Amino acid sequence: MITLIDRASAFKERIAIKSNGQSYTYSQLLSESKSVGIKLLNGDKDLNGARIAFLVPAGFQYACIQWGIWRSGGIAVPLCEKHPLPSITYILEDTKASTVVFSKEFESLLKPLFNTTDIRFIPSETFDEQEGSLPDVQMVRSALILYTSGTTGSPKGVVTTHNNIETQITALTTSWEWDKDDHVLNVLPLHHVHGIINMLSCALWSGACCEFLSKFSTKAVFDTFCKNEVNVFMAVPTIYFKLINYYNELPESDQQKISEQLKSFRLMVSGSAALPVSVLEQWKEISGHTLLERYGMTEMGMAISNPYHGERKPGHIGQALHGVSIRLADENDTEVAEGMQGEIQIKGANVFKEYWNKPKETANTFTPDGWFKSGDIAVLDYGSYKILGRNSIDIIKSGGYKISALEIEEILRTHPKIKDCGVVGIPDDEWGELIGASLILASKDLDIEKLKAWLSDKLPGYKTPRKYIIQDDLPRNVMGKVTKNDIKQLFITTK
Ligand code: MLC
Ligand code: AMP
Repeated sequence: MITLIDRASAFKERIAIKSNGQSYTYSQLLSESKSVGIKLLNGDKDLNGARIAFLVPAGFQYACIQWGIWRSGGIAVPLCEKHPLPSITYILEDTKASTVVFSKEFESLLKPLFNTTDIRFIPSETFDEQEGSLPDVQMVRSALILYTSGTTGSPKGVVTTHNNIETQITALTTSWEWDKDDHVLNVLPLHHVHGIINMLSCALWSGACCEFLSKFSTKAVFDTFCKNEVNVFMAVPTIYFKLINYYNELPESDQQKISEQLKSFRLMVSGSAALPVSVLEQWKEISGHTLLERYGMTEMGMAISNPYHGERKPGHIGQALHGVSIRLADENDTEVAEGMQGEIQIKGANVFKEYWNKPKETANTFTPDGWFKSGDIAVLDYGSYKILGRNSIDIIKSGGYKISALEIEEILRTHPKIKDCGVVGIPDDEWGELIGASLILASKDLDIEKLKAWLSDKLPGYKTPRKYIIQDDLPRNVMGKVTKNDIKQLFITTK
């Protein structure tokens, strides 16, 4: 029995999801996800952990498919709407997905795979009402694989169980006092924990309503706010930055209307990247809310949060959430003395099970005594954690997306006109970090616009470098290794 789904029976006539201008009840979610599950079973009794990938826009159908996969005993693998085919193929091959469910707008993208693999492709439009029974799925089973970038070139699949997910959800629903009368606006992509766990799953756990926009746009967000239904909002700092800029351009009467509306919200959260204090302060002027900043990761959901009640300290991420143990450790994985900086390490039932099919990488990311090593460096500052940076320059956070510099470098090096390269994150007010690529050319006539077009077939837009420097050589240290800090400095000084 999956608790999240079982609980929905208590909220049957309430609105679970709003998308495409329509409202859908918990009852509809239960019956349609059952039909999806039975269709996926295709006559079998249990999918027994088969990986079912799905590529559909955020909305009611997404939730039905996710729950349908879980109810039939499968592992859900949500795909990113903005990924080009090679990124999708990588995930399908890595997970050895048995099935892909897709909606019609993705048919032409996926078509080249239809007759070249054993994968069963199911158009989501064909999910009609189905009779049959579903297996009893235990909470210890694996539920979800989300892909995350790390200090290895290719993204890794993070496997969480139903138990992990339930712990991640309840840490937030209790700490942030979710209620069945809440109504959250979800504008984030649904292949990452921020959109999937913090908003969609917390809302459904609580009997609340999760509303989706088909695509993020500042105007659509404010228009939706002004309908007087939404009372909870969560986003990455880039989105707050964009909302502030849009608001500042509006006539005063519109500004007043929006600000009035925002004052009635119950909760506004920022996370997935550091929230600049200037953004926190400007949003407070606009909305009257001090954004609640929290810290999390694909591998563990949320771990540290500023308080719902009590002081939210600007520039800080707060305290350990209920049920999560946190320590700061040095490079030998020994806990540091109070007041010293160290790597954030985490223990708790929220922490993921494994990297899919990567036992060595899984083992390497835990200390011998079972603490998960986040790679983030922090200090405990008067009772509130403050992030100082990351222990690898190869991890970039741009627009809330975690991006591996090494993955981009590997692809750039396959370009016939590029001899070598170094990719770094450059500090940026709007995006947190912009991706910068320094290139050593094999042929002098490289056209950057053509290079960007070439990259767009291989990488999603959010992983595409925005700034380029052409160099004769890359800075190297005495060991002959590229010094990324020098490259970063070069970008900063030539900005
Ligand atoms: C897009 N653009 C960028 C860019 N991405 N420019 C610089 N850097 C980037 N990274 C440019 C495009 O080229 C385009 O420019 C313009 O911005 C709009 O592009 P878009 O793709 O339409 O962007 P938009 O839809 O506006 O998306 C912005 C965003 C998106 C912030 C909504 O990046 C997003 O959804 N981020 C959230 C990711 C997320 O959910 N992370 C959570 C991971 S979980 P032009 O010139 O063509 O207009 C996690 C754990 C935790 O981190 O703690 O939560
Ligand atoms: P992801 O792998 O996409 O789940 O990204 C997780 C990473 O996002 C963390 O390891 C942090 O580096 C970063 N992150 C999340 N929340 C915050 C925050 N509030 N402040 C700074 N960094 C954050």
